[in-house]
Amino acid sequence: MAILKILEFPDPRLRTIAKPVAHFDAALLKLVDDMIETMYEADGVGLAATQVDVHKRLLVIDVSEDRNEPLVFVNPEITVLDDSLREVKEGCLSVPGFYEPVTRPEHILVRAQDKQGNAFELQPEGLLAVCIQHELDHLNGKLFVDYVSALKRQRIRSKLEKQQRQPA
Ligand code: QAP
Ligand code: CO
Repeated sequence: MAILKILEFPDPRLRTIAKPVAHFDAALLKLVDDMIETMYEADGVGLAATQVDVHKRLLVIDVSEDRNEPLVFVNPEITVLDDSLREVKEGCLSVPGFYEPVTRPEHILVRAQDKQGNAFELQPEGLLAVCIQHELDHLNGKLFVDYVSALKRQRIRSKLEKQQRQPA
């Protein structure tokens, strides 16, 4: 397994639209394992392939308390089930140190494939529903900072650009 490098806002590669996964092969299984390891190492609850500069429609998520229930979503699609919305303070491994409230649909249906290519459906609740929408946004080149005011987004951009100029 390997820890992958996570791209940080405003890296333009985070704006790439990911392509569907077509081959369920050994390379995909390795990528899934590396993404799960990278997510745990970074203390994240979710990671999209876009964030590790792989532009395939693939997400890993773990919202469990003990961080031992990784979920894998390949080629995920969301249907919004009703008009109810919920506001949750979100963060992102690609926007380290910043957290802002984002309003999203509360009730969704997710259709995806697992890492073997088997189709499944899920009606997620709570943080999982938020996280799936946040991660799917990454595959479409979208970040949670796109939902905050332009002023806040610009402040976050400046602070991260300054940090990225400092040697770690
Ligand atoms: C998306 O985000 C999410 O700034 C996943 O310093 C987050 O795992 C969905 C993280 C919240 C719903 C609610 C962020 C770790 C992790 C940071 C993450 C940081 C260290 C973010
Ligand atoms: Co994110």
